[in-house]
Amino acid sequence: MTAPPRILAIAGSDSSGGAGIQADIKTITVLGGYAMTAITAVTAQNTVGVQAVEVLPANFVRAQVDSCLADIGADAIKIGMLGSAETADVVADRLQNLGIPIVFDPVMVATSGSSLADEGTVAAFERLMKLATVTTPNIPELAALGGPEAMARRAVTYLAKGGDTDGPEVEDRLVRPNLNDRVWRTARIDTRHTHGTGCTLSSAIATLLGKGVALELAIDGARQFVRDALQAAPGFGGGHGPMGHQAVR
Ligand code: PXL
Repeated sequence: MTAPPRILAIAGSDSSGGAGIQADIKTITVLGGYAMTAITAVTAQNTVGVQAVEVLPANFVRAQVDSCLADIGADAIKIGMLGSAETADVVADRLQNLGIPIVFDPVMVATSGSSLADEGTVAAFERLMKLATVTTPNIPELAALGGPEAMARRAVTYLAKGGDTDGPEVEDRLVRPNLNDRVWRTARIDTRHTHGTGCTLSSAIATLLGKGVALELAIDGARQFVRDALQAAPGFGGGHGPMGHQAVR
């Protein structure tokens, strides 16, 4: 048996298990990776909203990252909810010059509409976008980051996710400095159970990159994983329910 890719997810906990670090662990595991975590915040949450958030101190996030990297090591990193500007800075300090793929999901708002990042945290995203292999904003996040023009000025690689539109197709666009865009267009899966799609996509990309898969193929595989998990959604909860990670083979 070959060793599984070691994937470190730096993200928040979702008590309801559909998004956040729980979605990351499920995704990484089902895709054959070895999941490690540095938890940035703990949310009391379900499919209808976020009821409470407790942000962990930045130095405690750093301690978790250091513990993982100093012993087991990592083949790729996924960054999700950070919780504070200080944590974003600490994570950027720690991940400088690591030489492994980094996927940055610039989490700002949960599917339920609850805010997961304040203004200062978003400002601190600058450094993380620069060191990430790919940043994965959805439509409101891309707007909050200044839109395509601001991203072009930063000269960073990003995947503009189009899942939040209403149309019959979902269009995701990979934008890279000095390369043609790569666009994926697929029929929308008609479901309200979309809680955790962003977390799942970014940790799937990280796992595939950790296996040595090239970026475009990693996005291909990650999109398919999200689609399969959406099709298998168990229908739990009264709001935006979780996906069925466990059913994907
Ligand atoms: O998908 C965004 C997200 C990230 N992190 C945590 C979340 C959510 C959405 O609910 O709960 C902890």
